[in-house]
Amino acid sequence: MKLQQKLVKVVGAGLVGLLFSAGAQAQFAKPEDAIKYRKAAFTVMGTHFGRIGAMVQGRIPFNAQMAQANAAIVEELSRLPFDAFPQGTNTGDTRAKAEIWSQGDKWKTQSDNMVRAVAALNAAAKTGNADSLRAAFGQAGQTCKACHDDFRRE
Ligand code: ASC
Repeated sequence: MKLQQKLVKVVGAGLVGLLFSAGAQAQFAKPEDAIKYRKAAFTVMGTHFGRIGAMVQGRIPFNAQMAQANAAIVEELSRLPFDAFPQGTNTGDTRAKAEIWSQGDKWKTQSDNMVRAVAALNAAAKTGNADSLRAAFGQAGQTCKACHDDFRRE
C-alpha cells in the first residue's frame, strides 16, 4: 500500500473514532449519571460565569486576560449539559421540571439562546473591552434566567 493510502486510512479511522466518542457523550448508563453530569457542567459553567460577573459588577478589578480565560471555559461548557437530559430525568436529585420534555421546542430554543449568548460573551471578552463584556454578560445572564424561570424548580 502506498504511504498516501495508509495515511488516508489512519486519519479516516481517527475521524470515525472521534465521531463515536462524541456520540457516546450523549449516553448514560443510569438516569442519575445524566443528572450528575449536567449538574457538574452547570456548576463549572456557573463558577466561571460568576467570576466574570464579579468583574463586570466591580467586585473584583477588571482583568482582560481573566475575563477571556473564564469566558472561553463558559463557552466550551455551555454545549455539554443539554445532551444530558434523557426523557424522564426530572426526578431524583434534580430541579429539572417535566416541562423540559413536554415543551421540548421551547426548552431547545432557550438553551440555544444561551449557547449563542455565551459565544457572544466569549467574543466580547476577546475584545478586551470592559463595556462590551458587561453588555454581553447581562444578555447571557438573561438567557440563563429565562430557562431557569420556566424549566427549573425553586
Ligand atoms: C449566574 C449563575 C446563573 C445565572 C443566573 C442569571 O451567575 O450561576 O445561573 O447567573 O443567575 O440570572
